[in-house]
Amino acid sequence: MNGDKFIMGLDKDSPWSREEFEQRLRAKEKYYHINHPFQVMMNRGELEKPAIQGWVANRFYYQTSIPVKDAAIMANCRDREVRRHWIKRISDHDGGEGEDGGIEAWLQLGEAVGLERDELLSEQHVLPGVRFPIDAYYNFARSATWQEAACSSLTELFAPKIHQKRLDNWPEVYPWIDVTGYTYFRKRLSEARRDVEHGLQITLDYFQTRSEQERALGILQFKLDILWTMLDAMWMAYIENKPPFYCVND
Ligand code: AHQ
Repeated sequence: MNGDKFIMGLDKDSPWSREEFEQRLRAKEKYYHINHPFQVMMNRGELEKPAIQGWVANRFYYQTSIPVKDAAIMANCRDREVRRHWIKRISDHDGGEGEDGGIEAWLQLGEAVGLERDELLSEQHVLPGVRFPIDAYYNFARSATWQEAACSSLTELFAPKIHQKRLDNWPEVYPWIDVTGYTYFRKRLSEARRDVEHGLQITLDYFQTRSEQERALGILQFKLDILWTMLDAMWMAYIENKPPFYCVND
């Protein structure tokens, strides 16, 4: 074979270079749920109050599932150095010494959009089409290797932008939302960047052969599918006004 044609990753079996592998992971940003019509309408200020409230109440199930997912990853990981970092994700959500944590901040977001705390805690508004993908995420993380589960958190490569957009746009387009609700998004700007740097290094180090690298892309797509599907269910319920069984007469 002509040597100068043998550039890493050109043929279908040779592994991509570390840089190309990272680039291919980052190229999946186009599938991120920031591009979902529900999220686009949200950032343009086009959602009515019930749709915002529905999103906050449904996403609370995601937020409370994250630390449980991360604890499942910890339970599968025998690497102390990794656990010392990963454990921060749990306290970021549950609250550490003297700090409320993300779940409390999300409850404050609920109150800021006019929901009672118990409406979130009771999970009464959680749609089946939101619950199922979130449960699929937890079950994947619980049964996969800790490295594969770490890879599935890499959607946060794209998360700082989505949090910043909310902080930039919401005060102007949703003046009725109390500003105390924005604590969560502000917290995630730095937490997401720290988390995803750790998850990316684990992924780039672990998935070495071409087929392993392709597997990593598939895992990231699985998680992108989860986030997109959650918003599909919310679109049906809060934009189309066609929640589950809307057409069934009791
Ligand atoms: O608030 C979010 C969060 O704490 C996490 C943890 C991380 C994971 O472990 O999968 N993913 C994630 C995400 C959060 N917020 C989402 C949003 O749109 O507000 C984005 C989501 C993600 O990108 O996976």
